[in-house]
Amino acid sequence: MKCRKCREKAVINMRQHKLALCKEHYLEWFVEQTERFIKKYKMFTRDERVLVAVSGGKDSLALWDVLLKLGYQADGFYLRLGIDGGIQYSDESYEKIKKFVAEHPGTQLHVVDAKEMYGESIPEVAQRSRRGRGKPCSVCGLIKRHEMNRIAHDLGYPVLATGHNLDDEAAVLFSNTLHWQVGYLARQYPVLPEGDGFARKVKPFCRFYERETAAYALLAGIDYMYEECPYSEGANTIYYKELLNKLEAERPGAKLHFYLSFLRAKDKDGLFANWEEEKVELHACERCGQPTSAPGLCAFCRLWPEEVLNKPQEAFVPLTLVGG
Ligand code: Q46
Ligand code: ZN
Ligand code: ZN
Repeated sequence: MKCRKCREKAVINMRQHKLALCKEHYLEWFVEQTERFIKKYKMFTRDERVLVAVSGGKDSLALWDVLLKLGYQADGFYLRLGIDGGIQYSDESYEKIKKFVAEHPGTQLHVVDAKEMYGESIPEVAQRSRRGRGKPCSVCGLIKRHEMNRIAHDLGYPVLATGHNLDDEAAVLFSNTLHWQVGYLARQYPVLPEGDGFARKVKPFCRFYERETAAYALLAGIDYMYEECPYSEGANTIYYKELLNKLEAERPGAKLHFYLSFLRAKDKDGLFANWEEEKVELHACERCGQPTSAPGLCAFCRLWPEEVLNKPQEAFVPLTLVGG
């Protein structure tokens, strides 16, 4: 197989695009495509500071890398979950991220360590709280969302970027469609506008297959965490991903077509445009100020005991590492 651009040996063949490329032209193509998606969905401009949520995995580190290459003002946010799972998942992920930061002079990484700041790791909170019922994912999602929003707000980032790829988005779309979760379908899009004090949320990789982001990370020489979080096993989205992969194997491009047709139906045919969400009255949380439907404390603040909530403001300032 030869590269379409230079006729050298191709390193990747993308059947869904009918495109084979060599290393050099693949890296170039990937960066150009990202820029195209950022512009197409009006995600952000070069004047806006972007906070990239990083986990140490291929997608988030590749995203940070590409945004820096494109000259965007991109910094990182990392929440240390304190997950071991026999592979020291959190420790190893953090090492990969620190290495990335050291290799990119001038970038900043803001770190929130759950155990240090709030006194418990994510699995410990999940064990104790009713919400977790022993499984950390629900608590983990809640804490990640809250802390990302808090740090973006406090440090003045108008944009929050995550490394979700096409496989992630198609699996969520599949799940939302299977259950006809109209509210979720109405909101699912590469950009979620800012509002209520929250930063704009963007997914610049939403049109790349997972194997394309993995290929980019490998070819760009990014040292990332191969292992997934040990708690991701058995999650519904993984099952949906497998189903969609079977479909994709027989019909190359099916996954992309599924997601893009959905976006087109929204953009061109106004699908869900008139959907009105049930109006829930929002209050500012008495402690953190983030909007919540319940009066008093928000779901995040209700997770913690009094002594944690009463710690001075300075205790919640993230640790910032500067690259180079
Ligand atoms: S990190 Fe957290 Fe995921 Fe691990 S505990 Fe579950 S939600 S699986 S993206
Ligand atoms: Zn080439
Ligand atoms: Zn709160």
